[in-house]
Amino acid sequence: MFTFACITLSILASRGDIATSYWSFDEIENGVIEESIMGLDAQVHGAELQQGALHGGLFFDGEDDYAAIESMGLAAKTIGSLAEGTISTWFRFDHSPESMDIETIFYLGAMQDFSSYGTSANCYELEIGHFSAQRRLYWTNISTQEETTAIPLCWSTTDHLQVGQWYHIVSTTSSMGTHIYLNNVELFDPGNCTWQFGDETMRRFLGDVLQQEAVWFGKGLWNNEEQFFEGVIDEFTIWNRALTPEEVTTEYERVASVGALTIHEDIPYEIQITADSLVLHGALDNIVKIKWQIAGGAWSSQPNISLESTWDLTIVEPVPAGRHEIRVVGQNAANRTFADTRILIQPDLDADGTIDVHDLLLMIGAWGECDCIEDLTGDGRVSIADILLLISAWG
Ligand SMILES: [Ca+2]
Ligand SMILES: [Ca+2]
Ligand SMILES: [Ca+2]
Repeated sequence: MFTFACITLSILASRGDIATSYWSFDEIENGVIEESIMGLDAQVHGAELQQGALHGGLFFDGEDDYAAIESMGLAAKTIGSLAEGTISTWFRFDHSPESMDIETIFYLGAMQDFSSYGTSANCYELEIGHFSAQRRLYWTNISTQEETTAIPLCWSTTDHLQVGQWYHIVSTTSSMGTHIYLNNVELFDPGNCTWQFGDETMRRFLGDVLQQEAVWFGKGLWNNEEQFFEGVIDEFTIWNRALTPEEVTTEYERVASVGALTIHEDIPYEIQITADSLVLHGALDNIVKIKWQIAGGAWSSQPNISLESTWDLTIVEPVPAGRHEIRVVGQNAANRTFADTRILIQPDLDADGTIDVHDLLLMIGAWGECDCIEDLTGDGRVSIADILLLISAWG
């Protein structure tokens, strides 16, 4: 426990050296999410903690949940004054936007002023959806001066993203222009990125937002109304300079490399099947999905949204006769996998639900050297050792 605390502190300290603002979303305290570098704490409105991309993440229900930075004065002086910089976040959206529907991840801009298009009058907005864009990811700067609305900068992914999947997005801006990375892969136009307005030589950042009244996570303005995000947002970070491609990789790996899953040591290496279901348990760290596979067959899976460090599974899939490996795999938000295995021994050789003389006769029929299901001990032959295993499960 002590070691864990030290490691966490050292990560935070080194993070403060490089980032400008960082919301880990690891904890909600008295209704507030802490921003650990500038003090840009965010008031949480309904959103709840879940397993995120790196430990805690903030889950928004898509109805009315959001988080808002408390001090807009401080926000305007810090992130709101940046002429260049980098934005990085992990997200998973759980709802596919319909026409004129968006899922807003991050918003800096007007609180309730709309343009004649029904968009926010002034903002920088990172969102999925955009008029009829469906599941494309957008980063848009909207600027309204004297009733005239312009879109100085707007890029989107060319492809649709997938509901329920985790993504890492980074956008870097400097005098050299704008670079976009999705899951640590740079996007280019033409190809996997489309510049709707402006182009990759542009330098526009948060400091270009004319009306800085709110910073929201999970809420934005669109179609003349407030729009709420359904899904999880995590590890939101802002830098005051453009990260290099190597630094983008480091930021990706900071999250993508973390994960663990083990089957508890009190569960024997060889498990004799005695009932219809099999219960396994163990420890995990930073896992968003648990998958399992018996004898190289079809995978089963279930999401892990709990922040507990333990897991348990009741496996109801039938275990085929003989000796087979079960693989239990934890997958993190970057789809990295962490696996542990056990051997399952199913002595019901004829699969009729009982261990009796029929199974014994099958075993005797396979007596001697063999590569067969009757070899329950896995030593390459059917012998008295296999019979003893069968008899211990009799009935
Ligand atoms: Ca987190
Ligand atoms: Ca049987
Ligand atoms: Ca054997």
